[in-house]
Amino acid sequence: MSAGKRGALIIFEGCDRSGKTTQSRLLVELLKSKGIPALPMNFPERSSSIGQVINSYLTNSKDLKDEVIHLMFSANRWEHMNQMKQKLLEGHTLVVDRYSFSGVAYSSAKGLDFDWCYAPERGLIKPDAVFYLRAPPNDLTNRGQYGEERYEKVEFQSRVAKVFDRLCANEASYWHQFDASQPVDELHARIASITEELLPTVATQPLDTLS
Ligand code: NYM
Repeated sequence: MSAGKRGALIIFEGCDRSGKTTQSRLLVELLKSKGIPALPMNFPERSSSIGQVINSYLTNSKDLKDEVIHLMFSANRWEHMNQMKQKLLEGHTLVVDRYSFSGVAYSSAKGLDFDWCYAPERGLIKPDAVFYLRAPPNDLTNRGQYGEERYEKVEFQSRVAKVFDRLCANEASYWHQFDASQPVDELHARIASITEELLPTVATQPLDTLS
């Protein structure tokens, strides 16, 4: 990539088992096959010390107050911001499995106030695109490994889905909603085509922040 051209920040969001991980992997593979520098990332990023606490919480070996774990998820994003900014400015496109919107969706589905949940996310790098894979939570239970981690319950997931729907409506300018039950290849083709249009458009735009 030539000097001064940045990469795009692309986020996949959706309920558990909605296919985000598969689609983000396919997108990274496609971009790399075209010689476009692309890096996969995911939140929570479980290897840092904050990430390890989050992992203990998610695997039910540790209990934390809802507010505390919410702020830890956010801190886990903040601790990666400098590195993400650097990679984007070097021209790498970052394809990220979950971001701030998962933070807001899961915590407000537990009953925490929506605006309170959003507040610590303000100032993080704003995504250029969010690909929201939307599926009725009842469909999701048929997918692999559902129910092993905290939150993987149908009733809870439908509350999470409602918050994602609200975020999608609020942030419509850069959110793209897809039916997650469509075949993997068709979904990938749609996502690939939006991404290919997006990259040259954002390459000369400055990075923005969530507000
Ligand atoms: N999760 C993820 C949150 O509750 N808040 C957040 O900020 C993020 C990024 O972690 N059930 C939840 C959603 C998932 C769980 O994510 C683990 P994954 O993508 O299954 O590793």
